[in-house]
Amino acid sequence: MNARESAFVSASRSARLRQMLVSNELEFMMEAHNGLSARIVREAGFKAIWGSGLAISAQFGVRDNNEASWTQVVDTLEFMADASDLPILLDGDTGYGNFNNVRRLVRKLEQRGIAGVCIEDKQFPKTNSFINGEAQPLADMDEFCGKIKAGKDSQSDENFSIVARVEALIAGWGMDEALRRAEAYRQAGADAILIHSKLSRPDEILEFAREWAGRGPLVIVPTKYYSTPTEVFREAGISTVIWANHLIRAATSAMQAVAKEIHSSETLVNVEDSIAAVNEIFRLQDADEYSEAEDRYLSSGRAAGAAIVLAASRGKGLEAVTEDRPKVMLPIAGRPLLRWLVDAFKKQSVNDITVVGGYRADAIDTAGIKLVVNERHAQTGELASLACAADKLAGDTVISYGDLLFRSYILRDLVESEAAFSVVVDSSLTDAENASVRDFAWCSAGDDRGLFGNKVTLRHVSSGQEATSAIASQTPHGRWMGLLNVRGEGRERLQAVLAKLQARPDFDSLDMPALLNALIEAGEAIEVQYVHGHWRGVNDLDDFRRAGDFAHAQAPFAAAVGNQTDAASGAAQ
Ligand code: SPV
Ligand code: MG
Repeated sequence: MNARESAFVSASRSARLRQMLVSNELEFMMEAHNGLSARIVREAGFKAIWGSGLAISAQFGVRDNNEASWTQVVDTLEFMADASDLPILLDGDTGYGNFNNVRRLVRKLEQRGIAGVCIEDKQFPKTNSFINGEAQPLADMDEFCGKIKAGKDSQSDENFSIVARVEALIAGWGMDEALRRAEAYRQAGADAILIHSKLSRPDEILEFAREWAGRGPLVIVPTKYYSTPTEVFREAGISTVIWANHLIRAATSAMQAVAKEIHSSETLVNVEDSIAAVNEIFRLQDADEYSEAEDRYLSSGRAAGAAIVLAASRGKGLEAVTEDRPKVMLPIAGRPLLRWLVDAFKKQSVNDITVVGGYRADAIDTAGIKLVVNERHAQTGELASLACAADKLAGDTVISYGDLLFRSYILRDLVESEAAFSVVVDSSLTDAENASVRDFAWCSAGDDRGLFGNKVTLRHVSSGQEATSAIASQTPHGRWMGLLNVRGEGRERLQAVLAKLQARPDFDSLDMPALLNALIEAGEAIEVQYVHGHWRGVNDLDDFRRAGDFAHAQAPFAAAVGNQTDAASGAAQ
């Protein structure tokens, strides 16, 4: 960018439009009719936008006869100005009324960041110039000059431009009348003259330009004389060319073809590759900026947002009730176990929930979740299931067993942790006598509930397959609940440890404690948050029967009272 170009870019929109009008070079404006097309015009490299009356009315599905109110037009322009930092010249038709309407229009346009307005010397309500143009009455010349003066007097930004459009050639009033009006409008204060023609050749425009002899900037709209080489306009000393309606027409052809194809073929497969990808729409909407802003402005817990739920198992000891569904779909107080868990996540704004199913994954209710399936669930353990969802570890993520019920503060405190890794350990469960029970946790310190806030880290968790380790001969500090929160850079470090474990020949048999222990061995500090009860896992029929009562305690009062009997029947199923 040279110095002149960079000064141009940093100037206000109105200053840029004015500069384009008065510059000695031929300039171009492209039609846009909403925020999206305004963004597209900017990306294509244009320096300014024509807010076409035809295109804006067409995208509303109404006629170019002032059927859309002027405030509806101005609202549309606001979206366009927000979506693109280009100067916008509004096609303001006749100014939507008399001099007073023009004054108000100019003030409102300035307030919305619009750089200028073009008004035409016809009568309100107007009709598009290409529809029976000769039959259309022109405005009284003096009255129109009053509109221009009123508009210029009411602008507060000196660079705001008013372009006066001469319709004399369209209406068949001849060249002299066109020139007479253009001169009157110039003297009334118009910053440029738009001379319009409906002929398929540029002859009358070129004649007008010759007679006009550079008295002020000339703007043209070569919709009908489109085959004229642009060089001809340059040589004629035209200031600005408006490509007036080509994006609404392009969009129309594309929409017609795609709608017709989908309707007749009853499938999307024929169109998918020839239309803009959904991601392209997101890009034009600047979705990335939203994500960045979310990180900056939403509280940490809300920004975390993702969970992976391990739900591939049928459930040992639960065979009698899991013939047709996996454990996570067992009804607890009338709702599947998984639904309680999903609702608990959503309550903490953890909305991006991936469930790894396996056994009878077809019976999993996928409302509000993404389901991935560990096809080898019968031969593999929890880590193989986790690996199926490893690519879903996109941001801060809670990894969870699928069979948990808990009070909401437990998850809230976990997702609010700043640590790269954090887990919840229940210090009320320390009876590790039963060697078949896993997930006991040994920590850097016990749960001294008087020392609230002390940092405690995890040292070991008992796994289903390990030989008894030295640490396991000591009484555990509690039981790991099955929740692991992974935050920030912890994500990549967890993926690296998981990848290492995947290389082991016994990977298929590894469970979540094996991952926690591998993280500890890799030098990671896993923060422990102690709780004392307030949760249930569903590991056998006994747990299943008791879970209903626990779930009811979580439900809103009215629901809990109303569902007392369901609790019993839910548990009995
Ligand atoms: C518009 O784009 O609405 C115009 C230009 O007024 S034209 O339709 O060519 O008259
Ligand atoms: Mg128009």
